[in-house]
Amino acid sequence: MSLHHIPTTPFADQRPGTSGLRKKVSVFQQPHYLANFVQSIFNALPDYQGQTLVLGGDGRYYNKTAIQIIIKMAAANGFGRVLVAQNGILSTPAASAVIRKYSAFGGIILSASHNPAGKDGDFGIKYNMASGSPAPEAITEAVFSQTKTIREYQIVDHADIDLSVQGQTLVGDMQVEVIDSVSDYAALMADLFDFAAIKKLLASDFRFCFDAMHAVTGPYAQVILEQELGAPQGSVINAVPLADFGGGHPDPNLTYAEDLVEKLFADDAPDFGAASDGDGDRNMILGKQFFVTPSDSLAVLTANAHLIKGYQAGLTGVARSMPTSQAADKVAQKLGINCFETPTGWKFFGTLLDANQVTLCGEESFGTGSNHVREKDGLWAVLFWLNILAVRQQSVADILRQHWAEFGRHFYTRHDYANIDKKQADILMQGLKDQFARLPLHRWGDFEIQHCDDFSYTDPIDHSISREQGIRLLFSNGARIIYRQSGTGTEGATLRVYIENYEPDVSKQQQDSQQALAPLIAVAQDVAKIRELTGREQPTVIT
Ligand code: G16
Repeated sequence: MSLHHIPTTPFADQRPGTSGLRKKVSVFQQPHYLANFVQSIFNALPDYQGQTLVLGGDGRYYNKTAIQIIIKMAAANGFGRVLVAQNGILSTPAASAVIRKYSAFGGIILSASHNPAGKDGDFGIKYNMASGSPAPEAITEAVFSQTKTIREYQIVDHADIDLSVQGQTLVGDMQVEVIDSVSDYAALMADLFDFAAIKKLLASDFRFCFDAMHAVTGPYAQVILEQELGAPQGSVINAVPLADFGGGHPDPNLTYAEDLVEKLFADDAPDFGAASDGDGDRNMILGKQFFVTPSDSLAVLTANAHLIKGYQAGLTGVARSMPTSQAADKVAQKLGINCFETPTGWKFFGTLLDANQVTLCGEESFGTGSNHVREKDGLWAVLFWLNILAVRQQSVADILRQHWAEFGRHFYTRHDYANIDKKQADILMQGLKDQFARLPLHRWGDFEIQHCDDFSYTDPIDHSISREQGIRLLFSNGARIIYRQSGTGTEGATLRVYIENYEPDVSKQQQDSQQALAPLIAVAQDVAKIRELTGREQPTVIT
């Protein structure tokens, strides 16, 4: 085996976004592009000589090629061991679980999440810490800094590792262990949830369907839901992970999870439906002809955690990203636990989880999770819901109606304007900031703006400050409109507009959310001049 120092020059576009570096596959395929970023990660980290690195990805196109490159670079840079998932397939939450279980130094996860895959699709890479958490901003910025000055990377000459067979191989002095992708994660789930109760539910006349969207969760869902919990074969649909996700867009929402939505809104719909995304960290929950917003899902999990084996000792607190609705806040208030509001990005929950300040976390972008790992976790959320349904023996809709009656309903919607001109998106955001001085006390019908700002967050544990995390219009009745640009896209800009209004009156809680929010949606359009500046009459996706 020989070690090579390969001369290289920096790429200017390697700043990680909301969750790692995401680019078109063709960008990653440029000579040295991936290697530059991987070496920059290693250069930004201290003292990993002889340590263990976990490696895997969501199975998308270029996953296996990237894994072979990273193994050879890890050996050249002095790692002692790489735990790599069989066939390179490791869901994001499973990667977090494996890092924690084997006390690894960290992990590299290859994923662009729900972004479309294939030759012309997207690819992504991110680094997770020893806690299993995505690297915090201090590290991602240090990596970015390294990418700007990199002059060489190190790699060894070695035959590719056979990823299809579990076992051990030496690459130079470094041991490579191909591990089972599912078993560690499945064991963790069995610790947290009452599998016997869920098994009983699934053996009754309860019907359910899980859509893996041809992405990473298929093998996990088949082992846990069908083999271990006894759901009828075929309960997991689109179960085979494909390098192009079957040409689909594995974002579990009402627009892209169309197979599942069609089933759950049919006349003979099953009782429960769920979907997960490309890398298995997102989830969508549906009841019979009923959609549960991710914000409501977090609130329901928080209110019902005492029913679940793994959480019976009580919750220390709950955290949500700023644009997520305030439904969980109401539950936290009643339970007398802390509720934290962080910027968008799971990495911001890491310090709170490590300091045991929160047990559950959630985001409007179809993410929920807990202190069992340091990533959001799609299948975990599905099992949590199944466990609640097994205990409460009520329908999803009844559970939600009862929840709203007790805590009030937070009507909520997110309107996305995808792939708009970046310059126009910046003008729109600046236009909003320019109005900060005159908007307070401005009235639109019943709505009066009380305060507006660009959200800034000081981490209560490490005191790091993150500025410009989204423009907030806060209304005197508690309603909110928030504007952000997505940090996960790879083309142009995506404007996200989040709209929320609180309705404590039970007699008004059954309306459709787009109708209930129509006046506020109009305000959101008007204040930001969305049509004029984007040229779009309608959002691309409404969730
Ligand atoms: C990532 C982050 C999430 C974030 C989401 C949307 O999720 O991990 O914390 O909420 O992106 O981010 P943005 O609004 O900036 O596009 P994922 O599932 O894509 O890894």
